[in-house]
Amino acid sequence: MLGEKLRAALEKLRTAPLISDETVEEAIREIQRALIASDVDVNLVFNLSSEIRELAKKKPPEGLTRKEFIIKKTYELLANLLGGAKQPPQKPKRILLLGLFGQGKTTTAAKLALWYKKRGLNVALICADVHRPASYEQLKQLAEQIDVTFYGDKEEKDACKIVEKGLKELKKKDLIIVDSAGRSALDDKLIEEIKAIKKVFNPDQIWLVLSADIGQLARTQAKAFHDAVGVNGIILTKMDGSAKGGGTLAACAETKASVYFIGTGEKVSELEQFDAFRYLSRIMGYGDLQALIEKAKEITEQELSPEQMLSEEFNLKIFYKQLEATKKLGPLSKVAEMLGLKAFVPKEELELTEEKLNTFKVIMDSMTEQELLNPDIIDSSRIRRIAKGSGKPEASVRELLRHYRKMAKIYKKLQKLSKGKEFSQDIDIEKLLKKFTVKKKRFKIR
Ligand SMILES: Nc1nc2c(ncn2[C@@H]2O[C@H](COP(=O)(O)OP(=O)(O)O)[C@@H](O)[C@H]2O)c(=O)[nH]1
Ligand SMILES: [Mg+2]
Repeated sequence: MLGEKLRAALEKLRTAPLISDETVEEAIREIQRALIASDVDVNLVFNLSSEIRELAKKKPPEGLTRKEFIIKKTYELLANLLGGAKQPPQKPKRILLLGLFGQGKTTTAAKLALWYKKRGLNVALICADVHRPASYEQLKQLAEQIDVTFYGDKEEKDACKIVEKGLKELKKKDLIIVDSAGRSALDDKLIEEIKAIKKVFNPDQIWLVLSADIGQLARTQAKAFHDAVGVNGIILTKMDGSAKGGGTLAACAETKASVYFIGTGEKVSELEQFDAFRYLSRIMGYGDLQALIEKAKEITEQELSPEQMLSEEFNLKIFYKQLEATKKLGPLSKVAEMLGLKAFVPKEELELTEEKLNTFKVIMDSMTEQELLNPDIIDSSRIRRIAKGSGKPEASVRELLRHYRKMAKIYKKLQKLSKGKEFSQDIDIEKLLKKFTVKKKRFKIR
């Protein structure tokens, strides 16, 4: 499978005692084989190869060895090839699902309904597939299973009328998802029908559902649907079983339409937000990847798993580890992501500059163990002492404490949330966001 092959290629680089041009070429060849075997377009593969060759010539940035630099960059290039990571809209109002027969539209409609329901939206499903009587029953049953309002009319043969009536009935809903009919090919009749539905439904999101096993064909299908009605998102289903998943992703990335979600099984819960970095890390084996992407070894050693992290009392020591590890897959963002809360952790916390981190480190080195474990005891006179000892201004010490407190709040909230199972069902997202936006002035250092 793609993941194993890619891992083998990167492992070759990682374990090589010295990276020569030959080692790089060998790794490139393996990556090429892996990608082509999973149906990635040959031109894309060759482009990637020359990009890797180019970066192997570059001087690595300060603090990274040549090996680390090449591995990290190769990984990033691969993730970009597979579409990077784009956040799906948090509050869509009307989603129209398109796609040919059997691609997974109806299943996905229910999966999306559940996903958004868990994030606090009041969701309804409309069956606008008038050609297959079975899809009415299928969607109705799924809707019942996830306890979401369903609208449909078995007798009505005009999909537009169903949508029109549905919209009237479902005025109070936050999100309405329409499951449209599919055909075996995108012919004029299908285009006509979805254009008409688009007109009455007036969706803010038109998402194409594609099955991962179509490989490079994804490109032509996405283009055809896009030219016909405009597509602003893609959902890839059956990513659980397809050897062509990589090729399908690459083909989608080429069309510039974002893959927002992937389906990873037949169950309604088997839908994942798509993030190429996470996808890669999963198919390549997560633990190894951590080691690959974290630049400094000490960070990896100190790193905590989200579970571990949340089981501990938050203090400056953990804060420090967290700061160091807040890279792309750092523990805090991972925790937040796990809980579907990534958007609520202020970006500036996740992206403190290297310089700031170093200042904070120096400051923390001047603190006593007691202060690190229980930062609340740090009063003005301690701040003066710490500033003197570290040779940093008092303002920096205060700034550090400010960041710490901001994170401590978020941390507490995450701890609480991670305890409740269905936590995300009753979160008022707006309220939560307000809670997390901490006004600087409110902090007073005793
Ligand atoms: N393994 C797997 N099967 C899926 C996934 N999504 C849909 N299916 C299956 O694919 C088949 C067709 O799905 P359906 O939603 O009826 O497709 P539609 O014709 O586009 O509405 C069904 O048997 C689904 O259970 C997925 O992500 N993984
Ligand atoms: Mg269907």
